[in-house]
Amino acid sequence: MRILVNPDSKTWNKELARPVQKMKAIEKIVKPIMKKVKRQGDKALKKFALEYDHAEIDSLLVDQATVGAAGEQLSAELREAIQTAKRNIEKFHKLQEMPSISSEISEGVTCMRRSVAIQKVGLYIPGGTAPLFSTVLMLGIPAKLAGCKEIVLCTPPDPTGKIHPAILYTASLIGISKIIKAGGAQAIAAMCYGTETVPQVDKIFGPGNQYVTAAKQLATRQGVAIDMPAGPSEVLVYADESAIPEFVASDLLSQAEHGVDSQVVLICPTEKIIKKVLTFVELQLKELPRQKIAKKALENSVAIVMENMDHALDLINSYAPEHLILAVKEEEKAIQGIVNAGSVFIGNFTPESAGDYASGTNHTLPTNGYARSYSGVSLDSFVKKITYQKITSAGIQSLGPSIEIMAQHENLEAHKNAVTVRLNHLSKD
Ligand code: HSO
Ligand code: ZN
Repeated sequence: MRILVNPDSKTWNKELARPVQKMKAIEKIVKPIMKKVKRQGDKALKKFALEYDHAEIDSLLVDQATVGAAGEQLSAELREAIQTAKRNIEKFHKLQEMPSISSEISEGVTCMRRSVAIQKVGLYIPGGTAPLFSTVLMLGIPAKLAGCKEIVLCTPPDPTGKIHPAILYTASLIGISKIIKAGGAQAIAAMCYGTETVPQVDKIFGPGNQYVTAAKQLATRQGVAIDMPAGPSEVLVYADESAIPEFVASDLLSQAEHGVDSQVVLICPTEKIIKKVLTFVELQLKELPRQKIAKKALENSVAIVMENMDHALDLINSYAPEHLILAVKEEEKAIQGIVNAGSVFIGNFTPESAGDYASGTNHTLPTNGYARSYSGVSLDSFVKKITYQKITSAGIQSLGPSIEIMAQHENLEAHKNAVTVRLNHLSKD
């Protein structure tokens, strides 16, 4: 990890640049995959499963007997942990339900707004070295709470054609039955265009590698919405002398082990604290099974001495981290000063892992600086808000003249006339 001391704000963008993604080159690979799925449907999915997952697939849809039996392959301890996480995530996301609003805005003019579920959603769950069954909870629970009619889950099979039992168990726990053995860009294409087995969806959610990300981006050109533009995961820890260096090190590493392109940032008021943390990073790194990945990620990472808290907060807001851990004495000041972050973890006993798995908040969050303008996934991501209005004869009589004059000044005579004919009709009575 590089160490910087009080870097000038002009250098922040450069010093904290995220690892670049070669999107154009990746799109070149992804486009033909998507085209093939569009043309050949299930046949293409099976062919790609063979080519990329080395799996021979008979039926793309996981059968219900396999889903039902998946729990038996997990320890009781893991099943209980998943159930605990489910309860907490459900509880926090249920609170996000928005009541319908309705108000008589002016005499005879009533406006309403109602949240309505996006009808068909697709959830992408990565497989491979880290089968993210926690993401099934993070996406499936709000989809269910929102009342989405069709929920399809795509995840890549292993070389024997199977899906990780924890993914199947978690899906069945929340009532998702359409589980498709498809991964990568081809899975996104299937949900975008629809195939014989995979329904076409209105919105696609979920993390994935660069191919998945590129495919999601391309799907938006076909009118399919996506949760957010995704990039490699990241964490920024802001720690002072009240932080426990061993804890800080563990948080940095928990994010670094995600992928070689993950980025972790440490900000401390003194170099002494940074040095202590880095000693623990070295120690803990040795024990990690994914130390190769974490080591690479640490090469993209930086530790920064920021003596002044206001400057530190400016830097955090400029970077807009996906995850922000605050382990500082002046906790309240820091919380108030943060305007750009995906999710904030406060105090020594709040590891990022808590939010990744089980505390209740969602772990699908904006990366790559998108926390400046995007929120993480929540119940809101699975609904759209429809507005309604009803105007009475008295209402159009009082509001109509304002509409007429505005329409006239926009040179839109037909708009004006839609009011005028009604006012004329009423004046005849
Ligand atoms: N930190 C990841 C989520 C995750 N971590 C899943 C473990 N499993 C992105 O927020
Ligand atoms: Zn994580």
